[in-house]
Amino acid sequence: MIDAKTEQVSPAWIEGIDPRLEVLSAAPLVLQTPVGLLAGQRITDKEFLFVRNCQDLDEALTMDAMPLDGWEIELDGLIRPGRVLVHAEELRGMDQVEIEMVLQCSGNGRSRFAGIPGTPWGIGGVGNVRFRGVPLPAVLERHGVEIDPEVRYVTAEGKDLPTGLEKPDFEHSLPVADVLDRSFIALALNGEPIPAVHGGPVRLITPGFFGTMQVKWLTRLRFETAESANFYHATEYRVPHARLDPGAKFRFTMENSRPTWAIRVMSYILAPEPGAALESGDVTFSGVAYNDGSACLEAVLVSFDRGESWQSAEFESPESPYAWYQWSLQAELKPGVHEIWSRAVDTLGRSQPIDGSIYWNPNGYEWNGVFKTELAVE
Ligand SMILES: Nc1nc2c(c(=O)[nH]1)N[C@H]1C(S)=C(S)[C@@H](COP(=O)(O)O)O[C@H]1N2
Ligand SMILES: [Mo]
Repeated sequence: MIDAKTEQVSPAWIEGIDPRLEVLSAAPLVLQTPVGLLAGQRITDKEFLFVRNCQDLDEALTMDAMPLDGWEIELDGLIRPGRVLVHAEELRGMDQVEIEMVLQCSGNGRSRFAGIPGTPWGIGGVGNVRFRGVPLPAVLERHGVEIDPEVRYVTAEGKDLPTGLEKPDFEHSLPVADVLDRSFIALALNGEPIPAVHGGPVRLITPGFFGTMQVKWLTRLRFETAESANFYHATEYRVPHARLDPGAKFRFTMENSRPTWAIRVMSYILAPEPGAALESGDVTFSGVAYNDGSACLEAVLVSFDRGESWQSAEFESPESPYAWYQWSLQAELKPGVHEIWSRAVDTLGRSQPIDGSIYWNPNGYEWNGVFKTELAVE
């Protein structure tokens, strides 16, 4: 992918990924989906789905599937028996669940926060896909695993290894209650074996949680009393409990911060795209909205006057609480430049702040400000 001499990303592409995806990093591989490719599709095609590796797994830099046979997942920690090996191929014959769900990097929208280093995500670190796999409790039952009542977290590791010595291996912890409630070992994405670059042959999926918690190339689950103290879990992918002024210094501890677990309520205007040539008159706006699936969305509101007044968009509720809602709204636009905002509200009253920077945090996670776009009408 990269020309070693010039260090330029070459147009030679991973076969099966749309060449219009934008390279945010070549190694580790980070690809962002242009807005136009997200618009209009309820299920995001695998060829359009963003890619976010914190570390690459060399043999997984392909859209081909990797073989299930021979792949093992180790379970250990405070369980009885103390160590269990799950063979991925045994999952094939077990009952499966299929969940339509948003996959969103917690760094999506980061470039809307001021002055934050890290991958400069626009809004293309999100998609809506179907994962299919075997619920973790069924796997535990099959192997007669008993979990010690002291266990609070399950920490997931993947086969990928850090590239340099300066960073530890990627892993994440999830609350054991959520894991037992809805985590599954996924074997399929959009009805086909998971493409290697998206974490195949097996990936731990917990709907409603941010992308980083969906550990790819799953090789180990540790059942423990404490959250992992690993860099990616204890420092990266964390947000402070307290509000900070933009630019403030902050030292992360387990007590003063929390992981980027549950997806925040969010909406996007996907069409018309910024820069589209529009004529005055009736214009149809459309986009998507979602939350962490723990409540329904109540409304998607659209404003043409910077929040003075709001109109309710139309939407149909998806069957899966974790999927995104597609919304649309018709409005009459006069010639001129218009600022258009969208804002989702759920039945728990959770919504998007008018100014997303009130949630400024040092690593720029969980941006969920009111979505703002500008359109010129002739
Ligand atoms: N093993 C492993 N799992 C991982 C990562 C990784 O680098 N290694 N990246 C995480 C992050 S930060 C995100 S946002 C999602 C991205 O999933 P995708 O590449 O299938 O879009 O995978 C997560 N799971
Ligand atoms: Mo991410």
